Formats: sequence, structure tokens, C-alpha cells
Amino acid sequence: MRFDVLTLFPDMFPGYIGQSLLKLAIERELVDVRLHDIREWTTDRHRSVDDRPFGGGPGMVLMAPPVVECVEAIQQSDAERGHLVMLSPQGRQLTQSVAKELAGHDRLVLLCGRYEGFDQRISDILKPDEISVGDYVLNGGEVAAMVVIDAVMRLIPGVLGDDESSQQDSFSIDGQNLEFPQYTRPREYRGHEVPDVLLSGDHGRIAQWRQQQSLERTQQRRADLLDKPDTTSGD
Ligand code: JAH
Repeated sequence: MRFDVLTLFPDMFPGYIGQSLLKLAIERELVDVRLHDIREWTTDRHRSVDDRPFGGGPGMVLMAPPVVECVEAIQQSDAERGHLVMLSPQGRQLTQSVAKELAGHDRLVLLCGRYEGFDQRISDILKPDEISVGDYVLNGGEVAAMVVIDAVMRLIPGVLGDDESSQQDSFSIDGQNLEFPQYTRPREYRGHEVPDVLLSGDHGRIAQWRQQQSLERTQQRRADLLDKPDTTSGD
């Protein structure tokens, strides 16, 4: 799967991309991430990408021409034009089910904005799939684009080893429950002990305990998840 990232700050990405799992997926040619600097599509002497809002108000707005021309050039650079995603607080919220949907595309073109936002005509012309990673304001779409890449690439067949398969855990936000508590060595730490059941070797009792913990946690912390339809069957 290929990700093309359109940004004014391509230097924000190499640190993230160099991270082990993604780096390995790139080496295995399961994932390809290409960075494109929107500023390279400016045509004026000052290489401007933003200007003050018509009608007044604080801050600057990302101009339509360089963005639209950059997106069109990148989409036309390959027979597979890709699915255009714009990172925006106005988008539909990223969930595991949206991540699965996005993972169904061979190519994603991720458009990252800056400043107070995008000129409305960028959306009007390009009709991107607007995605929000949550109800908070970021300084730009870059960190949100990394979140999308992170969530989507784990769903690409072969990216995770058999051990860490994303389908494996039956209790996760993927379904309707939060994950059960996990423990590893040491068995006792500062007076806190690992629950006896986990040391019992009784796999039936362990499974039952985990299921009950998972449900209890969900009721206490995320009761909203219990009303939602199960998405584990994959949609
Ligand atoms: C901020 C353009 N859903 C999180 C999110 C995504 C994008 C932006 N903010 C928050 C953003 C400034 C300019 C996009």
C-alpha cells in the first residue's frame, strides 16, 4: 500500500517513518510512503502558500491554487490515482472501522493543512474524504496524518507478525470491549501482586476472568462502546 503525504513540513515525517514496524514494512515493500512539499507547487516569486482571510479575522488561510495543483499532480503521477484524505477537524472521526475502510485502498493521498485552515474551494474542488482524529485543535494536519498511517498500516496483510495479528485479540476497541489488564514479571512489585488466576494454568478460568475484566472496564470507563454495533467481523 502506498501513502503520499502532501505537506508544508515534510521534515516532520522521517523520524516517525524510521520507527521499527513501519521501517520493516517499507523494507519488505508492503508499504511505501512518499513525501511531497506543497510549496514546490507555488508559482509566484515569494512562493506563498497562505494569505489573510477575506472578510477579516485572525491568522492565515492556506491558498487553493498550490494545494489543488499539488494534489492533481500527485494523483496524476500514477495510474492508480488513490483515495484523497484531508486531515481536518471538520471531518468524520477516525475509528477502527474507518481505518479498515481506508486500508482497503491501494493508495492513500493524505493532505495536511496548516494555519487557520484550508480555503473552502480546496474541498469544493477536490471533494476529499475529510478525516478528523479527534475533537481538538492541532497546529496542522501532519500529526493526524501520522495517526492515520499508523492505524491503517497495521491492517495491511503481512505488516504485523502472526504473534501480534490485529485480529487476534477478541477483546479490544475493535469489538465492543476494552482490553483486559495484562501482567508480566515480576509476580510481586511494591506489594502489588499478579492476580492468582493468571498463574493457575487453568486456561478456561483465565479466559473467563479476562472476559469479565474486559466487560467491567468497559462499563466503568467507556459505556458508550457497549451501545455500538460489533465491527470485529470486518466491514
Ligand atoms: C489544524 C489544518 N482532528 C484533528 C485535527 C486535524 C487537523 C487539524 N487540526 C486538528 C488542522 C490546522 C490546520 C488542520
